[in-house]
Formats: sequence, C-alpha cells, structure tokens
Amino acid sequence: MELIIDEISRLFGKRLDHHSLKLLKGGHINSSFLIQDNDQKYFLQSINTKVFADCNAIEKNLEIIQEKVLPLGLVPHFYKAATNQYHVFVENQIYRLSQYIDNQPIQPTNENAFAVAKQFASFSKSLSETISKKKWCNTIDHFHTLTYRWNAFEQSLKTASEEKILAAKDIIVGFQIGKKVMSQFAFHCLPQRITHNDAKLSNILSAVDTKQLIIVDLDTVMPGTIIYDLGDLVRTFTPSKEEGDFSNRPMKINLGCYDAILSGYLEGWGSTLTSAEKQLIPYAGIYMSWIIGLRFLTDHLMGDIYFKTEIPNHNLLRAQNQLELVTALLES
Ligand code: GN1
Ligand code: MG
Repeated sequence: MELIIDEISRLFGKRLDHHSLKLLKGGHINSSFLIQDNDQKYFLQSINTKVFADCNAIEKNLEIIQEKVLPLGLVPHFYKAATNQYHVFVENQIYRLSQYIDNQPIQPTNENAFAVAKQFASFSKSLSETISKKKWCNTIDHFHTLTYRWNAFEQSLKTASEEKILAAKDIIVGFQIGKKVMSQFAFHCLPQRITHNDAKLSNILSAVDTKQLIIVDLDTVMPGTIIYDLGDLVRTFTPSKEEGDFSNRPMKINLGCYDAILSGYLEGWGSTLTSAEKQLIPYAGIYMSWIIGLRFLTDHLMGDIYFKTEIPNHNLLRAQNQLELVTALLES
C-alpha cells in the first residue's frame, strides 16, 4: 500500500503518511480509510468498480454537488488531483480524497430525526434546482426500480441451488407477498428530483467542531423520487432493530420519531412538493425496506456477489430483518 499512498499523495499534492492509514468499517460497497498528513485528517476511498462501473458519472455529479451545496456546508470538501479530477487511477484501482469529518453519534431522538430529515430535504431541494440547467448522470441505472429488482430476484431463483431456496423459503414467500402491496404504489410516476438514494442514518454526520449535519456517501446522488430518501430515513431511524441486528427482539416502530421525520422532511422541501408526492409519503418506508431487503435476498441467492458479508448467511439475515421491518411498518 506504501507505493499506492505515495502516488495518491503526489497526485493530490499532499503528504499522506501511509503509517497513519486506518480502515474504516461500515460501508457495504466501497472501502474507506482515514489517513493523515501531519495533523490534518483525510477520508480516502477506493471505489468498487463492479458496482460503480461508470466512475465518470460519479465524477460529473460530484462536480455539480461541490459547486451547489458545498458552499451551504451540506457536504464535505472533495479534493481535485493534478489531473483536475476528483477520481484518480492508481494500480488498477480508483481512489478519491475528501475532508474527514470528526463526528459524534446522532442519538435517535425525535428532535434529531426532525433535523436530519430536514437536512436531507434541503440537500435534495437545492440540488433539484439545477435539474434543468445541469446534466445529471445515473451512477447506477434503475437503482430503486421495482420491476428491475424484481426481475433480478426472479433470475436468482432460477440459478440458486434447491437447498438454498428451501432454507430461505419463508423469507422468499414473505417478499413475494410484499410484491403485491408494493406494486400498488406508482412511485416511478412521481416527478424526478435529485435525491441522495442512500439516505440512511449513517450517511449524515454531526460535525464535532461546527455542530453542522453533513451529508456523506454521495456516489448514488442522481435523479430519483423523494420517496427513496424519505423511505431510507424511515427505514433507518424508526425501527427498534438496526439493519444489522439479527436478535430475536421484536421489531417495533418509534411512531414519535416517524412523525418527526415526516415533519422535518416536509419542512425542508417547503411548498415545493406536488400533491402526488404528498399522497405517496406514507408508503415510502415500507417500499424502501422491502426493496432493499429484496436486494439482500437476491444477493444471498446469487452467492453474495454484491454486498460485503462478514458472517455466514449475512445477506439472508439482513433480508429477514428488512422483512420484519416491512411487517412492523404495515402494522403501525
Ligand atoms: C449499500 O455501501 P453502503 O452501505 O453505503 C447500498 C445501498 C443500500 C445500503 C444498505 C451502491 O450502501 O443501496 O441501501 O447498502 N449501496 C449500493 O445499508 O448498492
Ligand atoms: Mg451508499
């Protein structure tokens, strides 16, 4: 890694110390590191190009994001290399470097839920103002599209072994029943906004120095509907069990927190939302929990080729957790 860090340092005009390199846990896709140049901390990422095959699309979107919302303090500062690009190619890998945000955990209180949801809405609203002036790219096609994800799931049923399908039978049936509910919501007919598309709790940081809420993990920022972000906020803020909690504890929804998210999100958008968008708001959390759960299940059946896994049946357990969440949301 020493030679790679030296080359990255050269390209970004920094003196990154490879001894300070620390792998950060958390993401399911890219690899993230903390690295220092004397006392200055940086956030270094290597991009998973199997998932993000078109890094140029991320580069172009990032240019607009930095121009539009960095001055508002909504995102970290990304550094440009000598190539005048955010992304650099070193030893067959793509890297980028940004400001490291020293942050403190955001407690799941109603007040914080309101503030986080409002911040994601402000972010999306500001970026959406550029939609007719700037050329936004899709960084992953059909990312939250029901038919696309459903077809991939059906395909995985054809290729998975009989034993695997049998072992996951109850969960498979649960998602199949859910499909009937999800097909009723015409989310794809809603107006296109610029959305984050991974608006989970871990993707907003409370900066220790400025106390500002900073939105991170910007690779999936692209055209989408408000349901995707609102749904992810509900999915990650309101449940009693996190996405990685596979205990037998009951899955419960914090309704006070749910209301706070909706109020914060609506306040962030102001009077901009259409009546069609407002009508579908109650189903956002159900949809996103179901579609992400379906993606975990598909990946399990495909042999864990997409999401990083650490324990046996990790993706199956994640799918089961999301199914519990869909059920809890439907019953609330
Ligand atoms: C993935 O890498 P990470 O954790 O930011 C995934 C999201 C899922 C999320 C579930 C590009 O995001 O769509 O909602 O896991 N990102 C991609 O936690 O597939
Ligand atoms: Mg992400």
